[in-house]
Amino acid sequence: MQPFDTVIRNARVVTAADIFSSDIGIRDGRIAALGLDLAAGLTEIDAAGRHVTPGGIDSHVHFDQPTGDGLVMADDFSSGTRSAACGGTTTVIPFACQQKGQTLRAAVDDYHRRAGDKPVIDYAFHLIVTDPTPEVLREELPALIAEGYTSFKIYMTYDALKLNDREILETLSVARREGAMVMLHAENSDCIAWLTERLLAAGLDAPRYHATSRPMLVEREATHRAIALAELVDVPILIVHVSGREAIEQIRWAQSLGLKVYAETCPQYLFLTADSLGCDDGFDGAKCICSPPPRDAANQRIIWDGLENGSFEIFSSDHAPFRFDGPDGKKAHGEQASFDKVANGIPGVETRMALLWSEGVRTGRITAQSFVALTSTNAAKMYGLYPRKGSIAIGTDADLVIWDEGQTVHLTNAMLHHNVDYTPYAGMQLTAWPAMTLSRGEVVWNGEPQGQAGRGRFLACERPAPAQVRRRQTELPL
Ligand code: DUC
Ligand code: ZN
Ligand code: ZN
Repeated sequence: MQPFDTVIRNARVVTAADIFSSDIGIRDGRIAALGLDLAAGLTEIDAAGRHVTPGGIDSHVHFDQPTGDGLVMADDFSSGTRSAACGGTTTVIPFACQQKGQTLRAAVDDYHRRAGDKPVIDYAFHLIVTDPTPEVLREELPALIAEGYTSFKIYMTYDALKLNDREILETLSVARREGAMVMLHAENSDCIAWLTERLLAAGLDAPRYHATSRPMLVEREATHRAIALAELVDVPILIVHVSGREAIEQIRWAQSLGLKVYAETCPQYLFLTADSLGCDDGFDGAKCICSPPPRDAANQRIIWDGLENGSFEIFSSDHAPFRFDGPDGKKAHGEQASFDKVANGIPGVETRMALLWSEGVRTGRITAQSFVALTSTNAAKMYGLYPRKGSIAIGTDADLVIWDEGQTVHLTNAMLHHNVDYTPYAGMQLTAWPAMTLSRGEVVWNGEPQGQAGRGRFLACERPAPAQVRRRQTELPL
């Protein structure tokens, strides 16, 4: 028998189901054996009893995504995937975004060009459907789903991206027919526009009014509407970046009726609040502008509850990297820019895993198994990458994280590898950080970034497993 390429000794292996002590034998980038006292490997790594989890799957990131309004994302596939790897993530799923008037195919081709030979870790694409023409719905979307782009996002807000209810129904029915997974950005566009206009007319334009312009009820209403539209079409949906109680109530209500309504949340809703957007003076709060906005401490607690009680399937970063200083990002329109002109989104691809392990697992708020489910396994299942990704089992890709725990990590932007000039989590004291990340058996982080740009492979996704997309009987001619 060929020796193992690598053996990780004395691991405390964590999966979504179990925790057990084992060595991990790796051959040809895959896990070839699990057990005690495995034969020698060409390379030996001593985990020394530390936890070893599946590499993270960050299923909601934005890298080098054209914005259409001159703002430029700070991370491309090079810095973005490097930063991900350093934070314990081994697969990312960014978005190939259709511009209105563009074909979906052109958006996908363009995005592959942008990825080029840059990725350090493996990656798949979601689509963003912004222009569901008859041609897109009849030809392009089904063809792309069949080729491995099996999930797509629909926006209910942002003028350049949003679909109306009729368009959402048409697009959902393609997902139903083709077995794709639909992600919904649920905020009521007209309410936001109406509130924004009034706030600006009253001179209330500081970053903090971003949160005032997008209160919880606009998310609650759109979440409810998305659920109703999906129920009508009888198709599963996933509500992304859920920020608090009122949206979760809608989701739990739908789940209690047996509807396949899944939910995702992100670190910003656990660790930031609307107060992070600052006061009337100063522009620093613009760093924390994202949509939906962070809420308050009570909503943070409810998000924590939802992570443990099964309301959420997925904990992603929604990494949307814009530099604070500089002509293309948050200050593109100057320090005095009104909140509606500031780039939406915050960085988080490198901090996501450590924040949840430190503040979730180590504080006892969630179990280590829940951590694995939320950061990796469930995304693999939802987006058709399971079991190759998202698990530690014989035959799966050797995408692994060895965790250092117990020492205080003072979070600074200088220790991160993204191309953004701030992290909203600077100053936090964490008690966990990835010691080592392996992607298909190759070390891509060991305290220093490792791994060649271009080694990351594109992953064509399967359709989600039948359990994720089970349909009800319906008499409607869908
Ligand atoms: N909101 C989004 O919907 N996408 C990117 C960033 C953000 O804040
Ligand atoms: Zn969104
Ligand atoms: Zn996003």
